Amino acid sequence: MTYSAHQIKVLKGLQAVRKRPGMYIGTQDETGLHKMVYEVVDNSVDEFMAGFATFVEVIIKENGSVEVIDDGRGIPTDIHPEEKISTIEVVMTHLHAGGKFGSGAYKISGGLHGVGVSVVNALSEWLEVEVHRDGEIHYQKYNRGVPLEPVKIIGKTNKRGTIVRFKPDKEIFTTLEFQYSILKNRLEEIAFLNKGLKVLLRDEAKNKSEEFLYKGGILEFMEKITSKYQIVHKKIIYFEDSLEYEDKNQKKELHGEFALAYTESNIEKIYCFTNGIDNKLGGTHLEGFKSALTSTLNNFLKKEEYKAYKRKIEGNLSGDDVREGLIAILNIKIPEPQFNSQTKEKLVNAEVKGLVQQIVNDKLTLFFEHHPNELKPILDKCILTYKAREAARKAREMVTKRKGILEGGGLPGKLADCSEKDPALCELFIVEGDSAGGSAKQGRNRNFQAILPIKGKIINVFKAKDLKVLDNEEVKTLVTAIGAGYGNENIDLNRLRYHKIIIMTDADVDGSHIRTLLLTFFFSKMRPLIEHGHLYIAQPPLYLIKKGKESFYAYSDTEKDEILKKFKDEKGIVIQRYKGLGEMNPEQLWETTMDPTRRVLLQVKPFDEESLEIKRLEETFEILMGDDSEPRRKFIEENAKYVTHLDL
Ligand code: 0RA
Repeated sequence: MTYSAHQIKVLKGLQAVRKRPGMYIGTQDETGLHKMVYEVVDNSVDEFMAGFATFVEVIIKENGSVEVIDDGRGIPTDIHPEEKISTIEVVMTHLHAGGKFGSGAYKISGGLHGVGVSVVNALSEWLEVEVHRDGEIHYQKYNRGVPLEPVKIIGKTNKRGTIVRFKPDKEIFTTLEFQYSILKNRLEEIAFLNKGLKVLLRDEAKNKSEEFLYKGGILEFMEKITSKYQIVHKKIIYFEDSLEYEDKNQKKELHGEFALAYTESNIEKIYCFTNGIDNKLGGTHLEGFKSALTSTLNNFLKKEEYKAYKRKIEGNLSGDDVREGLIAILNIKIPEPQFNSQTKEKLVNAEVKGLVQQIVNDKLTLFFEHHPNELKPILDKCILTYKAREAARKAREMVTKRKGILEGGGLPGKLADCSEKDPALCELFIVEGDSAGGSAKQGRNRNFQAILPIKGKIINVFKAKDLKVLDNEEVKTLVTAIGAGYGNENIDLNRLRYHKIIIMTDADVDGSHIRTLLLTFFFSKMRPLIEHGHLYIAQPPLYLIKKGKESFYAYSDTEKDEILKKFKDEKGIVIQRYKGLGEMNPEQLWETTMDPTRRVLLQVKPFDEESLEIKRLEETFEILMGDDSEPRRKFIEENAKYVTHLDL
């Protein structure tokens, strides 16, 4: 058997494609299967972009094949000058044949790998092409890319366009089932990106069909994307333009279409497309857009009419300031797109940056000049972002400064420290008020017990910013005495000066409130101390019950009742209720609350041992430390939930 040069070329090409399908369509799974359809559709879209086709229709057939119909020029039917066969056969069988027939205009669509319909042909069990051109219908069929017979004329037509039908090869694909929803998503995107192109999809088995036609192009795309958001201005901003330029001594043209809107949110989403391809990592078009956006807005601030805005900031708006809340779509079309990789995630054509910048600068400036009422809320938004960013920066600076102060100084004067230096053996009692502090200082074992009296109520850290928290005298004293630093991320347990930190407050409502504030502080700012079991709550008795020479301490009402039951004779019983620690003398405080051999401490746990439900606890704090006082009261009542008994 002898083969013509053409046949040898075809067979070699087929061999290459079928041996390594992944090289040509990426994957052999569902994704690759659907790319087969897009590859054909891209050719139809090219015909639309060249000004010929008006629609493209995709039909999923009941037998698992797909039909793609368009009304473009149709694949040329003349005899190919080099191959001496119908150009149809050349286009359908030669690798990379597509680009050569651009007739000087641009082969715009990227295709998924820009490989052309010949690859689809090679990877199909069978494929048919029908070209309606110049009144005749030209037809050819292939098996796995090999023509069954030469192109023939099968009839007359008054239509124009190309029909490609194919059945993906089961030897190649792991799945053969086309999914309506997958095709729909991409086809609708194609319709958005090619305004005026009618895109139809039909599933004959499911009896389902849709038509996508967006006269507004990416403006309508933006309307869809932004429908869930609140826009700060009235109109979505939209413009388009074409620029001619010279590249490698060739005259070329870039077409750019842009849509943008500022939302109330703080998201930033800029979708970038080149020739219908989603560039997830942006590229030179994105660079040009960003820089034009920043300079356009800053240029308006320099104008007399916008002086009032300019006065609100120092210097210029940064790129981050002008992009917070922004949703934008960039849709550009250029003759020879270059991407950083096969996945086409990033456009690298250097000339694009300046061209896009020029279009966006000119058109956006024009738009804002004509729509000052759109510009104003946008400037307000950007300035707000600027201020928030400045404030955050200053706050960070201050926190760092304050931390320096905390760490630099010596121990607070109010602290009555212990003599032991091994933190593992040391205890710090945080005591409310000076009088209780006095009792505690006298009653303690000064070898290992330190006393820190704090005055009144410490700041509610849940409502205050770090800056204010660190300005609070009580907090500064606490942080310095404890020695492990401030802020959950910054806590250094190696520098912790006491392994037991014990909150000792009065057994009344005020005492409970202070305890809550302290717990909130430790929970939100010093959480590692709780997580490592360093935080405790002292339990002073509520009652002293005396009868004759005997005396008993009761730590709860139930305990009091039980003690009282033991006395047969009620005469001579004296019950003293301790309202505050200050009512106890130093010895009493020692024996009831501070002496490790007799006291009962409550250890503060993040939540319960099994599930460190920090998040839930955090929510609880959020609710309870808010402005509402009722839930706070309830919290105080239920405070004991967060602590569990620990017998020492
Ligand atoms: C080669 C050259 C031209 C168009 C096409 C191929 C073409 C391919 C497909 C595949 C599906 N639909 C298609 N439509 C067109 C340019 C035609 C010319 O210059 O006349």
